[in-house]
Amino acid sequence: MQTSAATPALPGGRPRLVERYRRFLPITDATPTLSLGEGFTPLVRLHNLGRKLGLNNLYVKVEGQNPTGSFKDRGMVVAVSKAMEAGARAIVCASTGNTSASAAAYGAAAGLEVVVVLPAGKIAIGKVLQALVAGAKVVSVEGNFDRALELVLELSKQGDHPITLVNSLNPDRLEGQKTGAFEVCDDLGRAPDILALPVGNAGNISAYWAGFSDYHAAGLVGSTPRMYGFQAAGAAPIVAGHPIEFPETIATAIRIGNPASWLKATNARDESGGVIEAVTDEQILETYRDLAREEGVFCEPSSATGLAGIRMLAAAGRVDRDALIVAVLTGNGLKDPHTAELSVGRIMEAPATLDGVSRALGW
Ligand code: AN7
Repeated sequence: MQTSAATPALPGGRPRLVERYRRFLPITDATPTLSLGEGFTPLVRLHNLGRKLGLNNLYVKVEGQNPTGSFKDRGMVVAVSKAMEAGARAIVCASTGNTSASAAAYGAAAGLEVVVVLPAGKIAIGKVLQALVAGAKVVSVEGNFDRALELVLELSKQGDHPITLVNSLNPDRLEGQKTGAFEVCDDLGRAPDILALPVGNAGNISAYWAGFSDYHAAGLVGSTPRMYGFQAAGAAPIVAGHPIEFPETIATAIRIGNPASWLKATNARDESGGVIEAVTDEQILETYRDLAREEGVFCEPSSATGLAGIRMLAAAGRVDRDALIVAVLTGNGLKDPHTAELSVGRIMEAPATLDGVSRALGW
């Protein structure tokens, strides 16, 4: 097996994410090289929505452009590399969908057995199919994500061969996810004033904060952003101040009632001078649709939660209109065709004639 030192770049000289930020990651010469081309996702300026919301410096980081279509690949590439280094034979995770899709892909590339446990019936179909096509063993349980996580924790301690848990309880996951913050700073040439994102199991808000803090401590940026996390109103334990036994939201990726990184997330909020608040499913879907219609950016519904939160605060006059704001769009819209179908109009049918098509168009 080649080591990362021997192959710093992808073919064509494109750098690998973990090489670019190696000094901030737990990567050594003994860590196997693994890459599906993760990271380097675009920061897109929202001119139209920015104008509509009265915000002059509004950007989104389009994490749906990662190899498996979500930000999870940043952490998974590190966690699976480290699992290989440790001699693991299998990786396991609980998931609301994206973690399982990412684990299945990176596990397949690494030649590991992959086991994922999903809460029955609430996972976007694209994510389940990603895991199945990649050959993962997929088990669905009657119970929510929080129960699935308890089960895989127990599972990871069993078995007759070494098993690595690749949920964000695994610190290598959060280490890798810090790279999102590094890229934001590198693209802007500074840290943003506000970083907004959805909060589910609360790993990503913790990882972004750690990343901004690392960059600041290294003298690479002169400031750190306020962290603005948003939960779905029906699954907002951190906002409520207690676990939610039966979380419910259309944003199934963040349908989580007892976040594993709860304390890290509230620390990120408090140290950064930020907020963690809730938005409704209607607010999430409105922003999901507007992103596609006004900016051409198609994210999955949960992903729009951070920007929906910014929109809510802007409408209430709680955001400086000149603030440099980045909202992380955590996953790709193609993952959840069902919600897409429910939120749009129907295809127009017409006879196969110029007249017929013109009539259908109202031209
Ligand atoms: C699109 O896949 O928890 O607060 O098991 O898929 O770090 O959990 C997914 C979470 C936001 C929340 N946006 O991030 C899983 C899982 C999308 C997500 C989150 C998730 P965290």
